[in-house]
Amino acid sequence: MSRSVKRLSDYQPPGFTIDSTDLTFELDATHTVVTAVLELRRLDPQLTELSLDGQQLQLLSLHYNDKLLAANEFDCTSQQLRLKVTEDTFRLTIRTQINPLANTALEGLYYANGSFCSQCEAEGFRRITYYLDRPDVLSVFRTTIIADTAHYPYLLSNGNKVEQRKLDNGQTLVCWQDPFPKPSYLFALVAGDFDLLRGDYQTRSGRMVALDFFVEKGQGGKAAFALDALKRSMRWDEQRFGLEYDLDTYMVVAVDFFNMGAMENKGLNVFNSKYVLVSEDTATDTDFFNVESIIGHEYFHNWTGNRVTCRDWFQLSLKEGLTVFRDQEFSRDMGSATVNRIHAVQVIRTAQFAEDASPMAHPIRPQQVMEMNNFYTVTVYDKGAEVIRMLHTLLGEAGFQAGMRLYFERHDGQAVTCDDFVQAMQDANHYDLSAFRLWYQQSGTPELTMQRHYEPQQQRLTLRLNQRTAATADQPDKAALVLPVRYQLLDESGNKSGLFVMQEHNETLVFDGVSAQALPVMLEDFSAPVRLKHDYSEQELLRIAMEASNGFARWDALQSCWMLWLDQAMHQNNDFRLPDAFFELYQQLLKLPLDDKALTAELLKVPEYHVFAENFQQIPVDAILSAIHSFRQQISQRLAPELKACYQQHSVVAVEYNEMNVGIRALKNRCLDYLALHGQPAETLLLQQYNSASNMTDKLAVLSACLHSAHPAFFGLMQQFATEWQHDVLVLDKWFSLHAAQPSAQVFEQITLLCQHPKFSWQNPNRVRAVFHAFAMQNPGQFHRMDGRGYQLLTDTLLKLDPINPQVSARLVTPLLSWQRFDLERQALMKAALHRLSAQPGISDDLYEKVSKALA
Ligand code: 0A1
Ligand code: ZN
Repeated sequence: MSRSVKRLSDYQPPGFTIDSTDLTFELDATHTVVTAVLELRRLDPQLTELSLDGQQLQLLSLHYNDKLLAANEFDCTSQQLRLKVTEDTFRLTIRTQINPLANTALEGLYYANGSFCSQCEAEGFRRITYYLDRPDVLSVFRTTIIADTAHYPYLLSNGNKVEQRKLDNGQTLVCWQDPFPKPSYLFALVAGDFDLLRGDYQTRSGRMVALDFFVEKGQGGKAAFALDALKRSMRWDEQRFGLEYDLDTYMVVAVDFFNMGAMENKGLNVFNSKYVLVSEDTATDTDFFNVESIIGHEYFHNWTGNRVTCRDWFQLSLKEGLTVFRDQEFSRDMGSATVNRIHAVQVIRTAQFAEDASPMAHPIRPQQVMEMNNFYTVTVYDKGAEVIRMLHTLLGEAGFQAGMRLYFERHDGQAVTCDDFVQAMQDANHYDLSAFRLWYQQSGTPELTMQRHYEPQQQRLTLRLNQRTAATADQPDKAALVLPVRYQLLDESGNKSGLFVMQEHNETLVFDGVSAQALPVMLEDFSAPVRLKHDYSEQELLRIAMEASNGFARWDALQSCWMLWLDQAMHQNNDFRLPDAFFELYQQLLKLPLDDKALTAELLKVPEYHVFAENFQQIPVDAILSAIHSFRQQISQRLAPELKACYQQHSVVAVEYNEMNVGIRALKNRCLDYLALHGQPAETLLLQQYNSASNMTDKLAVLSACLHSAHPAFFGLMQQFATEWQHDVLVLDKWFSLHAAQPSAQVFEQITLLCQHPKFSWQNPNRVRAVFHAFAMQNPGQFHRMDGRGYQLLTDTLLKLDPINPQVSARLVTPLLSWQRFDLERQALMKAALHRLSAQPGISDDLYEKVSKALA
């Protein structure tokens, strides 16, 4: 284990580069032999030593040009292979042996479920062969794969297939060539037996592209939606960004064992099967949404990530922030724009704000990293996308697109930095972005405070704005940021809207000729990723919720109302009653839902625990949970007839996944969620929907309504569900998660049973997350129990998991890291759990980096 910290400020350009990489894989589950022939070129003539990265490799032989090197002619450690170099260009032939079956970390080349699969981002390629495993070394790749024909009829790698032949010994040899120079993290290899779903796509310039989806045998039918989503992504990128696909084939492989969502390897995307395989009877509307957006995300990477890549891993947001922005824009065009924005904002306000407030706080371009895998975060991805969105807001669509064109013109085929991107935006628009760049450097969540001052004589409304960013774990001092503040003035004379670009700590915004009733709605569409502190009264917020023309503003005003009501509930020991005006609004929404039914469903939702929690420095777990319970009870009791009527009115929906049907289902199931609180009388309704449901969304909605209301029908239905779906692991994951989210002490025995389930596997990240992510994140009551049992369960799990898969264990530890945000008793328990982890000998770098920061 290295335990060393790498710093952005230490970046050095590579001293050598690799012009061509020729790889041969002789595949075997436990003894794969990799022969790498590398054509190297010295870039820095001063250098006399070459150092290649390598981990967990067994070196079989090493040739320098044609000379076999003896063991004393190079130096081979657990991390590097070093040798003396005298020529400017030379060839290395490196033979290594690896054990893909033993690779449970799923990084590098691994064998799982009968197939070989690779994952090289960020630094997995060094587990395949010795290499300059850094994103600024770009090479053309030729890959030969030799494997047993019967077991592995499909042998896949990047680029175009240039050769395929049967060998005498029952093996097949396939050779691939990728004409685009790429860094090693974009290399991929897959070998196995699959169902193949084929399609094609004609690009706008008339080229035909073959689209091939490889999925588990028998699952081919479930890839049709993903294939269509890929075509929509390709068309959309041509129309909105003018970007066309560049190879003749685009392949997607869906695998069951995968650490993340998906990976954009050039021409050969590898996907977690969860994000490819959907059908109405097995997948929810959310699953369909995720498939479309992740298919889009990986496809969009072909330009933002692959054609132009990152100079070093500190620049990860260059490709990820930009690509998330692009996939969000794509999703927005495919479904409800407002609801999409609401969901993106919720990710920022919960997970990202929480990360900023945690020991892992970092800017979107981190300055130091121990384990790169720990920096695939909501900050780099989602806050990164908000930073790109702010550029878009400042420059407008035309200006932003001009910037994108210049960026590709300058940097196609290069490995560049976030600064290069901003510079292209700046130069294309002649817009000074020097102050804006601070967003890349500064971590933390700015707090924007607004105070109003009205002068009746002058009919003048003055807004005093102040911004302040509190110190974070990584940075004590913060400066003022550029904040694009979109606003709308609600006034009898109509709505005025505009954009105010705030640059200093304190600024004022003056509106003349406005009435005393005028209400400024600030930060429309969440135009900057900040916390807004305002001085609106409940009455004013409800007015915005009722009157604003912008759906996002209505939802946002209600969010603020919920915070006020939580505060009141906490001070009144739950004698608090929600105001009549609120019920009137809900009544109206139920009687006359908006055209956008999905938005109506969002407006009718009591925020979840994490939404409330993120507004506190010290999180009052129990008070939040009991207030949520009381709010939901009040709504279900007071609005029973309206909920029932709305439910019935929307109960018949066509099964197909489209914007309208998704919205209707969301609204209907929101009503059901409240109606389930009626106990026994609701049973008929619940059973009826469960048994007549033609789709997974409606079935799962019944189960989760039962779960939220602690309805006794839950256990019977869960049993029925398990019998129906025991053959389908992706569906079973939903059942695992529901069990793990059960808000009673029974959950502990239940989890023990789940881990003994024949379909559960500690090696499969989806299974582990289905149980333990659900427990730690969707079951706050049990996870944060005062007897510490929840923390103990998570800690036991991490200790077991870390040696198997450090990436997954390091992600699961997240909720323990924020121990300082709880009461003293919980703090002590969480801290003890962290100490137990840090005392464990051999803990991975991944987990160590987070645990040690939390305890620092
Ligand atoms: N680049 C991928 C995400 C990804 C990152 C790391 C991985 O392994 C450590 C795997 C996938 C994306 O943004 O889609
Ligand atoms: Zn990505």
